[in-house]
Amino acid sequence: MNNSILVIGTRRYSSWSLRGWLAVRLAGLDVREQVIPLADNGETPAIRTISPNGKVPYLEHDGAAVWESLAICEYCAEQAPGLWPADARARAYARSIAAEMHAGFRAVRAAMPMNTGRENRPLAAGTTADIDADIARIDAIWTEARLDFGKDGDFLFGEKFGMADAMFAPIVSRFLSYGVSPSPESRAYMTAVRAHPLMAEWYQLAAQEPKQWQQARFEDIG
Ligand SMILES: N[C@@H](CCC(=O)N[C@@H](CS)C(=O)NCC(=O)O)C(=O)O
Repeated sequence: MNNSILVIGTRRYSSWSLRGWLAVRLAGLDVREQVIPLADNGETPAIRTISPNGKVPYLEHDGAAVWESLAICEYCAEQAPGLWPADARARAYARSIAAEMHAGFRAVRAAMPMNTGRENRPLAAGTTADIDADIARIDAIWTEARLDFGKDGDFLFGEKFGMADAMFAPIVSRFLSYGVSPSPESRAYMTAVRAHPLMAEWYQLAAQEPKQWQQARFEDIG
């Protein structure tokens, strides 16, 4: 029997879960999915009993336990080579921006939580200097990657939606939700990511989640 499992949180909000889920699906791992609705205090008891760091995503695959979205990306890329760019210079850039995403952009993450049900509605209070700095840096990363490495396709490193794209996909979702409009190059990238079949599937599954899973702290942001 296959005991492999990917544990994720409420799809509508759980940006880190989206990264782990994309990695697992891109690698084609045969895992069962368990969705745990996130508690509204950020400390979901059911997650704490399963995952060593008390957070999702959490993966168990063929006897290996993996947590932290970036570690899940690395694990999945080992299972299915080709999800990081083949060229060493491109791969170094891809890993650097994926790590930068994992560690940073706190202002955007705090002010603009992922909410797949929110469409193109800017923050009522506008942005702050910190948010603008994060947006500018993300825009620079996307533009540089696309122009330097991605010219032969729609994604950061070309034709293939890979691990760096998986790490930035929830930022694309946020920018679309909060009406953030970066450079034309980045806007085209956002359109491509949103149209990817795995993103379409995630949004569709998120839309089917029970209404009781919705939380005021995410829905009532003006
Ligand atoms: N650094 C972690 C962050 C994971 C994280 O913060 N996940 C949130 C959901 S998006 C979580 O599990 N929070 C605990 C909770 O809501 O109970 C990663 O990269 O996986």
